[in-house]
Amino acid sequence: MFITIEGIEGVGKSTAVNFIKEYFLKHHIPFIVTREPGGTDIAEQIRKILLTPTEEIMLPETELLLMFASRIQHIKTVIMPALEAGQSVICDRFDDASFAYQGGGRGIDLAYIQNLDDWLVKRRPDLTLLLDASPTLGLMRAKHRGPQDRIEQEKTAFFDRVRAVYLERAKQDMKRFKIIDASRPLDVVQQEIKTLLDEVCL
Ligand code: Z5A
Repeated sequence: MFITIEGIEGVGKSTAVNFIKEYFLKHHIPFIVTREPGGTDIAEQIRKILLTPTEEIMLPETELLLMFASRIQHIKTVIMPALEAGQSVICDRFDDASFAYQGGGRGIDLAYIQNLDDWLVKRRPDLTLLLDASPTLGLMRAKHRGPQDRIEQEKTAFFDRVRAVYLERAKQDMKRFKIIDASRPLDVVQQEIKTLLDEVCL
């Protein structure tokens, strides 16, 4: 199983990843947990470049290409070897985030992103949990965590556009995506994730 967790910031992705991890441990399912951008030494270095606030403005195209540079490193050296070794992969964000953030958020033509994706991403996730909540709620939950990174500093309208692309992509592939209303209390969200995992893993 290749499972990805998506959504705007603060909706509860890391919390969901930890919950899935506990579920897999309980059911003795071999797995790795990883994230994007990041997941390898080189990709984590690219992550730092991507998220560190700088005086020079990073161009949307630079941001997109760095996302895919880190992604291909991650796919070829971490994700594919794990899947080929029979491990499940739980990944905090994957290519849907590039469509949502660089496409929706930054306004890059989705066709360019699709071209990169067709070139570099050969293995689709089996399941994508889209944790959906309003940017206002997500930003409120996330703000307890200290200084915001470069992308988190964007305004609510940016995250509205990100959310809209996520929901549109989910609508176009309801088989892979499961939209989870993340505005509900944590125990309710986790119960829904558990039910979904029971369906696909047991
Ligand atoms: N990015 C991109 O632009 N393009 C790409 O292709 C990729 C990424 C792959 C790094 O992401 C940035 O990279 C991200 C998108 C961009 N920038 N932004 N924004 P990241 O995943 O590392 O960071 P993040 O999006 O900022 O995630 P996050 O802030 O860590 O949030 P989260 O993981 O979704 O939330 P959380 O830490 O699990 O939960 C936040 C708090 O809410 C925490 O205290 C929880 O206990 C609480 N929580 C969680 N669920 C609930 C519920 N249901 N009720 C109440 N409280 C809850």
